[in-house]
Amino acid sequence: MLIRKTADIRPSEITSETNYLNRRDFIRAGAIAGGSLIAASAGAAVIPDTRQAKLSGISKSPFSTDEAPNSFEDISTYNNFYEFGTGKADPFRNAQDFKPRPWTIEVSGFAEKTGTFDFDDFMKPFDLEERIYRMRCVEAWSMVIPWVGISLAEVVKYFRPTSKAKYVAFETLNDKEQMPGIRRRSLDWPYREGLTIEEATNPLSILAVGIYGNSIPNQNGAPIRLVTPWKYGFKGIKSIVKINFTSSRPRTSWNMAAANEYGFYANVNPEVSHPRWSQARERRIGAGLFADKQETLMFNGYGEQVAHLYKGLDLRRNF
Ligand SMILES: Nc1nc2c(c(=O)[nH]1)N[C@H]1C(S)=C(S)[C@@H](COP(=O)(O)O)O[C@H]1N2
Ligand SMILES: [Mo]
Repeated sequence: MLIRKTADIRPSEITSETNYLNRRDFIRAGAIAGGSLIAASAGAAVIPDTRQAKLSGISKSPFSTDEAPNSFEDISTYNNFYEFGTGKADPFRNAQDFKPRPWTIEVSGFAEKTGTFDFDDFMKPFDLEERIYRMRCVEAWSMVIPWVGISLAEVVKYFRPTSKAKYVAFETLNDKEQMPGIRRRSLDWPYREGLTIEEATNPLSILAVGIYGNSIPNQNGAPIRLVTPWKYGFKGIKSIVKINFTSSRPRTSWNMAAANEYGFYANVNPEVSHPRWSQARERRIGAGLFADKQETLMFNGYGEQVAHLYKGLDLRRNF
């Protein structure tokens, strides 16, 4: 595996969202200046519905927020999925022909049960739940997303990790035929993420397979992706093909790209600024052109469920 040092990545490849936000605001401002607000919203109506199949047997969860979810259009057209390009609309545009079936997931490492499983077999033991969660991107925007998923704690238990398993590492599919963004070195592919076992078995962690009751659109990480709502969005690795129980901390993509900017923990923390921007506030996508930014909450508002995981840890150093 080719591991590139940060110095090998051109600064232009580490795209900060501030650039995107500015560009988006600029486009929106242009729409107003041109008096074409109505045209712009009429344009939204032609966005095709990229939901796949209706999911059944979904139960509700006490962990869901009662904040209003973002529209399906917002959730499925404003994405980060660099395998399909670095622009916010690129995943929507370029993932339409992506094939999330057939799909296999390889489970390996320090666990009693390991192997390569067809996606449908992998899913069979677990119950589907709706989890309406806030999502806070490290780029200082946020959404509320009505995920459908399975409890990651249940998944971890099912594979019976041994006492040597301290972390769970995940990898995304690495297929340059299907993923045009992989032809560029915007990140060191495959996309990788990881959690401590305690984080993975926290009741909030899920593997999401749906949005708004239907199977998850390709651009949101079909057929299965991680969601950890108290962490920055980049922890939520998409289109997972590998799950590995490890004894040492796995290398993770954004941390490999710029360790001073993106930590392993990546817990949402309004008090720890990104070196290039503040994390104190966030822009809620869909809130409207003139909405104020809102305050970012410690652990994205999920402190009651997760703060105990970080007792005694200096969150400035372990960011
Ligand atoms: N494989 C992969 N997973 C990924 C990313 C990516 O580029 N590749 N982007 C991450 C980032 S930065 C964010 S904010 C979320 C965005 O999820 P969404 O597009 O479903 O809102 O996905 C995360 N998962
Ligand atoms: Mo992100």
